[in-house]
Amino acid sequence: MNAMFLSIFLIGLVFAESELLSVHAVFRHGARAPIEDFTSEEAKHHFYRGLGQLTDEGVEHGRIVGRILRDRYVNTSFLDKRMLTNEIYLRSSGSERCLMTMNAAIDVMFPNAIPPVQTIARDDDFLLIPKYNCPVMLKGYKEIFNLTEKEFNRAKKNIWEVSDRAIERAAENTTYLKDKDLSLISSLILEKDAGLAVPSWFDDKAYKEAEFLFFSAIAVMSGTGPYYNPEWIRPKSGLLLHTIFENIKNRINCISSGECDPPMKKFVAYATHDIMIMALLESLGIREAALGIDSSPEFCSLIIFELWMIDGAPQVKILYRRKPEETTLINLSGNVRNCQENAEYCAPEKFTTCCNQFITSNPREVCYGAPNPWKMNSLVWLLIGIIVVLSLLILIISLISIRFKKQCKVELKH
Ligand SMILES: *[C@@H]1O[C@H](CO)[C@@H](O)[C@H](O)[C@H]1NC(C)=O
Ligand SMILES: *[C@@H]1O[C@H](CO)[C@@H](O)[C@H](O)[C@H]1NC(C)=O
Ligand SMILES: *[C@@H]1O[C@H](CO)[C@@H](O)[C@H](O)[C@H]1NC(C)=O
Ligand SMILES: CC(=O)N[C@H]1CO[C@H](CO)[C@@H](O)[C@@H]1O
Repeated sequence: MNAMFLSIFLIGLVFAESELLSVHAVFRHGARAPIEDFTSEEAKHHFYRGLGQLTDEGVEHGRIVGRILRDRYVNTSFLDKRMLTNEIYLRSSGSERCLMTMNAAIDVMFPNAIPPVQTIARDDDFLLIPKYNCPVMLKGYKEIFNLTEKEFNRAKKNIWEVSDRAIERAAENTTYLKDKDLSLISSLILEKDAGLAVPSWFDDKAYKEAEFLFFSAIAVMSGTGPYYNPEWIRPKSGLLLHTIFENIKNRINCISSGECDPPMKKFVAYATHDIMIMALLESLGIREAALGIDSSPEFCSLIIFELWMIDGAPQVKILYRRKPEETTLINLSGNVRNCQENAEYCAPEKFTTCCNQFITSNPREVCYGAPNPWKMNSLVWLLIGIIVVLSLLILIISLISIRFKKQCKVELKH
């Protein structure tokens, strides 16, 4: 019986030859402390690493991501378990909670090695750090929320100005939160999650509504859901999606031409933020399939893009993992815009052309416009000042010297 089963299995393998070619994994950091402020001394002590930092639970979330990736890609020998740097590329947002999550994950994948993690400065990172102050977004925020000049100027510096508006607006429709102080509602959610004492009005029913408020805040910051706007999404996840598409196309080209120069990394992982995950899912048309209605990405939510060779044809598989403790991946290949419904895979030419209005190779320009060659910084102004003063001096000196010459001539005649 067993032998028969085995031979059927082997025959199946021969006929359905499949090989994994490359993997891109994108995940959010694990559980963190509140970002804006704590609502109690108890909370301040509990989140001992400080505002916005990864908690111990968050570290464990990172390890679980590592276990999923290890079981799927290291144990199967897709990646060399000794960790070869020419097989992997790991990049994290420079935010400490993302770096720590990435490190927790790869420590599980390669316990006997120290895999290198790349990162770049926050302001320069258009791949993994969302930008909120693009003029097109600010203009939109001003219109949607009817911001005064003063509020608008605050919004340029601090996105909370805008997300608080979205929270207030969403609260108008709630039952339990309508008249409450909502300034630290996202802190209350995390503190209740951690089992800490919260005000008595913040009970389970209020919590449920608060989750919707938080979703509205994430939506306005990412340009998704009720605040859907491809122009806001593009400068956020546009480069990440573009990069993944290009890598997939290049890999297919190099396989079909037999020339892979330079050799390409098989496994790429990115640690990033919920806003980026939300924008990425919206771009692909799978936000609701992945998250459910009116929900934002959980800690360590994980999107995986696999490129396979199936019976001689390249195919893409898009997988998602919802909750931080889960290890099962759901297959969303058939939900991606352009891809065939209910199919296990998506054809690469369909997949990489699914989302043109959401991608960009130059998010800086999309956000801030083309660079001005005559950038008027303080040095330029100083130089102009010096030139003006010098010109005036020369003019005055020449005038004086002309007058002096005339006087000399007059004197000589006498
Ligand atoms: C993968 O390999 C590790 C290390 O050898 C092992 O501990 C783990 O149980 C394996 N996972 C599965 C699903 O077999
Ligand atoms: C916008 O705000 C101004 C004053 O701040 C107010 O006069 C005006 O009615 C508001 N417009 C809308 C559409 O709410
Ligand atoms: C509040 O509810 C009304 C009526 O159902 C709806 O039109 C409106 O869009 C809702 N507002 C928000 C912010 O969800
Ligand atoms: C939605 C979707 O495409 N689901 C597919 C995911 O892959 C499994 C097999 O791995 C298929 O059975 C599903 O149809």
